[in-house]
Amino acid sequence: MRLSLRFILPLLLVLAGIAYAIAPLVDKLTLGWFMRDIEIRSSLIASTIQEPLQEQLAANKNAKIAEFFNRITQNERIYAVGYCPDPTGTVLASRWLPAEIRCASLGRWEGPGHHLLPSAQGPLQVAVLPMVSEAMPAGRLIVVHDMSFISRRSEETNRYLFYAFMGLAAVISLITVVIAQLSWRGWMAGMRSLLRGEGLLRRPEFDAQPANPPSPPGFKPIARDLQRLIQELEADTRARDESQVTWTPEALRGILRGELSGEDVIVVSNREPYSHQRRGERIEVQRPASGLVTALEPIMRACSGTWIAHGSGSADRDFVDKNDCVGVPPDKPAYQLRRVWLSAEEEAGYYYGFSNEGLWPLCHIAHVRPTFRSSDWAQYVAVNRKFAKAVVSEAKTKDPIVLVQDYHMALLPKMIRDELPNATIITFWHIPWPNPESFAICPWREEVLEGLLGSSILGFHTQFHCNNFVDTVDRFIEARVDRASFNVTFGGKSTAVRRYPISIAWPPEAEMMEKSVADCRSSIRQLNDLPQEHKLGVGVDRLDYTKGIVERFRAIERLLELNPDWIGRFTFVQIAAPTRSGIDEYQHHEEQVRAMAARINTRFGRQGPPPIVLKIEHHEPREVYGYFRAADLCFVSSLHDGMNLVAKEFVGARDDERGVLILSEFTGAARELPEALVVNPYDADQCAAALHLALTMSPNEQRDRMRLMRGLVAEYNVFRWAGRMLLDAAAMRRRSRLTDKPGTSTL
Ligand code: ADQ
Repeated sequence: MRLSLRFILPLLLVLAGIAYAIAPLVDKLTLGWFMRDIEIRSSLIASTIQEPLQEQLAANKNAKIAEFFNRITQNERIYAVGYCPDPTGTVLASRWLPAEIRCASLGRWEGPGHHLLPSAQGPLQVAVLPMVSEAMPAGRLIVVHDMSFISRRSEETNRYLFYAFMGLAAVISLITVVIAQLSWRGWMAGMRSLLRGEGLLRRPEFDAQPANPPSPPGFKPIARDLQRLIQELEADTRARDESQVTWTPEALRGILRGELSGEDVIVVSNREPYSHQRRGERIEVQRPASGLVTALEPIMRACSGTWIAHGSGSADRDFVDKNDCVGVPPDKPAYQLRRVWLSAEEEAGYYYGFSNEGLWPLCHIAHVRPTFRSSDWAQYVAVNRKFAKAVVSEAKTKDPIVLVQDYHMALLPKMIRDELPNATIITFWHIPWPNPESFAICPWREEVLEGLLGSSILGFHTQFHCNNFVDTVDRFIEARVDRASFNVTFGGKSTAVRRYPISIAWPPEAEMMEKSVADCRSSIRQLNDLPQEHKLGVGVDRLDYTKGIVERFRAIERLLELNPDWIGRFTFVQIAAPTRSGIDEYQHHEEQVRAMAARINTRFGRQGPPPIVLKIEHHEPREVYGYFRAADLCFVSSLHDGMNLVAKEFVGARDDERGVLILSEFTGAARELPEALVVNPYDADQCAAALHLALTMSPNEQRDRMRLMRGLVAEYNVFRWAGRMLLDAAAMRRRSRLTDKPGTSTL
């Protein structure tokens, strides 16, 4: 259609130009014809009236002659008629003979050429013809024609001419466009079959229609070459993206505008990016401290998409429209947040039950037994269906891009795929994927796997988790697993299993870094009643048993046992956000953490500052960054963690290139940050040695390690995480459109 318009518009303009240019020529030609016509008419009038006029003249009936002339001028084109008996006489004339025409000056109007006389009514044509008799040998008849009809006719002619050219243009365009479309379709069909390897790679003896001529073998390599060329081009673009793009929110927005402009983008997550909370009379808008929101918000802003999430805020219902939507961010809405309401039973079964007592411990090998209840599973299925319905109702097109977040939504990809077969579904699993033996204990393992295989792309933080997932699929369901390309084909649809390591925004928000490191060091020590030279360690986590807080405290205790010099000179501040406190296991874990901190403080903190300061409360990101900047070391001891953003946030916070990161080898982050002191959190002696090393590390070594880690986090930031997934989705969509098989293309 756009192609057709691009052709038709210039054609119309060219033809209109031609019509405009030739109009004066047509005018000139028709004027010539009319003048000749008028001259002939004037001669005819002269010869017709000669006899009666001469009779009247002979009888000297001047009054009758004037009346005779008036009768002649009743013809609409004859303006006036006159007669001059000789050059010195008075003109005998009808009404309206122009005053300029006098017997003495008739010579002006005689002879060859068109004699025009301007008048208020328009141009007049004056013809002077000899009308001689014996009595009046110098008599002249004057016939004046009204020429205004010529200009009227000329306007009409020009109008018809213009319409004729426009009609011609339309016919030419139509014929051309039809021919072009037919040829384009034929060419595209040929290309598609080339790319599919149909026809060209088909053997004639297997051809269902023998009438089809067998494909010339000489063309066979073209299909392969074309496919290879496309792959190389894509690989080339990808390599350039990886190496040349500095990933910022602007870069991400720019790429999205180029690659996905006008696409319908929907994000689905359990947690909402903004919640409205009632605090007495006041309403507070809360933004969760989550990397996910930071990563996905630029996408939503660039595409003006829809984010679907559980409306969990106490005042959420008061801020939605009749479709349960609210524009966010509240101060400058850029996209829609669609809130899904869950009953207390639904939340208990879907969120606390199957998600956090079942899948969470199942995927984290943290030695907490998963609990599977069929009632929780039923709620999990029902709530996933509720979210799927919301996606279908929010989709503006048949092929939206849907970003499904996390283990709360394992069944959603298939449910969406069933309703919107052409959707591009990118699912990101934020937690680890266990090995097949561990996963096998889930009573609904096939359903969970089939649900996830509704995705077009399924992302994990590490290649290790991708491998575990593919192994699990291979073990438990009838799917084709291509280990070379990491594509799984199930039910005729393909899922690309890919690694997209999540990260933090880079550079960290200016607000977080406002206060200098020196100020943070001193104010945090003051706040916690610690001397200014006191060594400070920090841990920041949700109060979750997978984060290894108990193991961390054990390592601190071991440090003080092995190096008593640190007693009274080193304090570890543990900031722990309460989480999932409705679950028994979490309550028990909190008690355990509190008891352990108290025991260690009693043992080693009697005569001075306590070795452990435990702060079980939510802190604003600014406060968390203050601690990161004030600390000498940060200890991340997760027993198993998909990535762990705290490690990257600590690195991001240290623009002074100081501070030491101690990092569990069981986090995804450890694969990207080998310059940290990487430890096994179960090995208390090793962790204690790492703590001692961190507390005694030279500033130069701290700088060298921190500089390398900061370089990596800056380059592999959260905008790259989001951008890479979406660029892969865009490539997949381009390929689907080329091969005409939406949703099935591989990467
Ligand atoms: P989480 O298990 O929540 O995330 P993490 O990646 O460390 O773990 O992110 C926690 C976030 O919450 C960080 O931004 C941190 O600053 C913040 N936070 C933690 N404790 C806090 C406190 N007390 N007060 C305020 N803020 C606090 C899951 C997976 C991870 C994966 C992320 C992202 O378990 O492995 O890295 O998703 O994919």
